[in-house]
Amino acid sequence: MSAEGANDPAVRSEATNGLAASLKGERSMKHYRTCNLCEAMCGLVIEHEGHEILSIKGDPNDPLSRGHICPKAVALKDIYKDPDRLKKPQRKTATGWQEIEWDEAFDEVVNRLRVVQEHHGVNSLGVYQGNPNVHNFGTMIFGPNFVRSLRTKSRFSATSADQLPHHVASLLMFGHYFMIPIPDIDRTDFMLIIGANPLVSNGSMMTCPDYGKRLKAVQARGGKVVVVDPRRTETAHQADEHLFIKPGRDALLLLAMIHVVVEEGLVDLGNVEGIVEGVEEVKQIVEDFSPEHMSPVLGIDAEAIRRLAMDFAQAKSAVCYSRMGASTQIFGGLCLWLTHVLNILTGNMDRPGGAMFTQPAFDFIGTDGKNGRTGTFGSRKTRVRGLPNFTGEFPVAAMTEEIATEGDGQLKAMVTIAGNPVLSTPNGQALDKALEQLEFMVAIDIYLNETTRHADIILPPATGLEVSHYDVIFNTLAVRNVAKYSPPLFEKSADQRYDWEIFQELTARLTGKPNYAIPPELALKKGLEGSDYEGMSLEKLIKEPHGVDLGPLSPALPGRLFTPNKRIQLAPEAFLQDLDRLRKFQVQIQPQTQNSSPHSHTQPHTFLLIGRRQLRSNNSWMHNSHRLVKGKNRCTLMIHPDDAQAAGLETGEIAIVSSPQGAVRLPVEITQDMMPGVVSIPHGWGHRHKDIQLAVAQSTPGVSVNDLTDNALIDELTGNAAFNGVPVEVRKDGFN
Ligand SMILES: Nc1nc2c(c(=O)[nH]1)N[C@H]1C(S)=C(S)[C@@H](COP(=O)(O)OP(=O)(O)OC[C@H]3O[C@@H](n4cnc5c(=O)[nH]c(N)nc54)[C@H](O)[C@@H]3O)O[C@H]1N2
Ligand SMILES: Nc1nc2c(c(=O)[nH]1)N[C@H]1C(S)=C(S)[C@@H](COP(=O)(O)OP(=O)(O)OC[C@H]3O[C@@H](n4cnc5c(=O)[nH]c(N)nc54)[C@H](O)[C@@H]3O)O[C@H]1N2
Ligand code: SF4
Ligand SMILES: [Mo]
Repeated sequence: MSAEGANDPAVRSEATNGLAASLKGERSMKHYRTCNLCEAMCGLVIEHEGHEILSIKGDPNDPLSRGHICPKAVALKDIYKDPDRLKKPQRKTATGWQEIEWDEAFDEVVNRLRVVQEHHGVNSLGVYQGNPNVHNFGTMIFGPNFVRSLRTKSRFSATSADQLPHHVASLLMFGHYFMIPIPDIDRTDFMLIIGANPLVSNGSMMTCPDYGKRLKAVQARGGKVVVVDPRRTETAHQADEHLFIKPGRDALLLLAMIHVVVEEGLVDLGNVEGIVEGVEEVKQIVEDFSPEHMSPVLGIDAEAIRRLAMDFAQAKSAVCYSRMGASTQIFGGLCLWLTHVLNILTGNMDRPGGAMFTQPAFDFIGTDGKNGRTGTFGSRKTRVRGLPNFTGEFPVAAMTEEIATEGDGQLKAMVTIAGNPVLSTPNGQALDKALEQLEFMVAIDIYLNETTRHADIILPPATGLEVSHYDVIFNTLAVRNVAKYSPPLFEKSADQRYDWEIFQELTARLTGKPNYAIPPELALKKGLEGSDYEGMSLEKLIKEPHGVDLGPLSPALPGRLFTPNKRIQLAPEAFLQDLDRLRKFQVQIQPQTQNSSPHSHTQPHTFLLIGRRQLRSNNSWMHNSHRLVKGKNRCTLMIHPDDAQAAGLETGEIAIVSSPQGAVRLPVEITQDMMPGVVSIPHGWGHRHKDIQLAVAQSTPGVSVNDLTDNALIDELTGNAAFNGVPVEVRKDGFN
């Protein structure tokens, strides 16, 4: 990117046109934008009078979301107004936090990072990037350059507490880590959902606003939706069928389904015929995994597995979609691989109604691919545990030990960017302790929370309604090709900085190069002009505030394949080898080796813990909105009635849930929706520290499920955290 671009008046004025219009001072104006809180990219209409927001509603003219909205969008107003949100840099002193000027803060950050790296080596600096980074336009454009300027290989992010197995499977099978197949929900006749609850999450690795209406549309056209989940979720209630499964066993179910497809002679590659390698290997592998053989460990009738596989293979079109429950478990990599295998062997890859690839207007995959940046897996290992890196990052499950374990290469300083790993990574309380021993920490974050309280300096960016937005990532994952640019609604104040301004200033100071202050719009403008869509440009998007519809997904292979030989790899070596671990697990879980559960109220009872998402939460960071947290305490332990009875627990009573990592006390919610033997706690709660600045969240703190989860419990293939299937004990609190 050239320096001249920064001063290109066209770019600057285009970027701010909308803003100027909305600030003219007319009464009650309407501003249109994309909500960037979750992956759904809902279009919003925000009615405002000057800086007063009158209403936030769904935009019926948004081509993707068509008016859908969830309660979190309205809380954008609360974030904008939140008195606890930080606006100026903060320095920790012996007597508390002190507000300082940006220049002073930048100086101190750069100097202190330099001292640590000079003393302990460049890699003694760790970086953690949290979830909102991928929802932030400026960060997507300028974050990578900033992280590179830190010169460290010790990088971590929420990816390895989330979708890492998706990336590993895409890299090994399709040749680029972001070539993620997306369910073509608007045309499918059969959707099999494994470990996802899109009715609440609004879809993930599948940007799909208004999932509920889209699901009903599948059913209305005679299609079917089946959910596999240890909890009868909100989505399962709407589906045609729900199968309970014990956490961590999905890979065995998928193998059994593929077994049936092969055995019944239903393999038909359809659109990808002629570009798939490894079909025979897969056919051989699945021989051992008949439904009859798998049924006892799955607790699902062999007949039901056969019928599911047949229905799937014989549907006019079908798609298997696996998400958090399949990816954040001990066989995450295998689950994602087998999901694609099932879609491919039944002729549902790259065809309408199946699993398809997007063609985004701003196409970073295409650019990456052309430049040979498609991803790397396992080229380096972590110092302490030897976990594999992926595309420049190490698994976050290893971050705590890398800070806490002495020796060459130990992390001595941290930069956290839009992340709250104390609440969001496994065994968070161990990280909470480890962060105390750092020599220096800087957090780029809008709140003083469980993680940033450990920082020496906090650099708070402008956010939410104060920033412009173009979704670089989620357009790449959307169920329909669309494009939309939103200018800021409100101008940030003079002494606020955008995330990208913070990055550029730090990058300049770290590298000694000038800071050209280039707005992200410049990269967007260039990217859009290079797009395959005729007439696509930033100017066009500025004129179309509801967004532009670029049509349904369309077949993209083999053109979009980035494997060296332009073929889909159906049987990558890494997955074949990992099957040994699955086979050992299968032996361990044979029913005869399981103990029958003890039955005394005073004895602890052993369960497998899973997570759950909630409509009014957004991971850990939106609990400071009163409108979202008001009402009954939602941070509860969900448990089946029989299990509750055995443990002597009644609804509303307090249970103690414990694991070797820690213990939490929380109210019990008894429900038939839980599978017996499995309990559920939502994540992102646990705002118990006194020295955070989140008054509303502190008044409804809940407990952190990640005080129970175990950073040793991972998918050994990918290094992804296994939040689901954590063994815990549950007992009644004696003080009930
Ligand atoms: N047990 C369990 N743990 C989980 C999960 C689970 O299902 N179960 N889910 C995992 C998943 S999928 C994810 S994605 C992770 C999320 O993990 P994290 O990303 O670590 O946590 P968040 O709660 O998203 O925290 C986001 C942080 O960004 C800050 N922030 C918000 N907006 C901005 C902004 O515009 N700029 C900057 N600089 N900062 C901002 C917030 O104040 C907050 O500190 O949690 C994971 N942890
Ligand atoms: N309202 C709201 N929306 C969100 C978020 C939020 O915090 N709140 N977070 C956003 C983020 S960062 C993400 S990554 C997405 C995630 O989006 P989803 O993946 O749709 O969300 P989850 O609710 O975590 O769904 C995981 C499901 O897997 C089930 N499960 C657990 N273990 C297993 C297992 O072993 N096998 C099977 N088959 N199922 C299992 C759980 O019961 C749960 O229903 O949501 C996004 N949207
Ligand atoms: S579903 Fe997600 S994108 Fe849509 S309004 Fe809610 S938070 Fe925003
Ligand atoms: Mo996530």
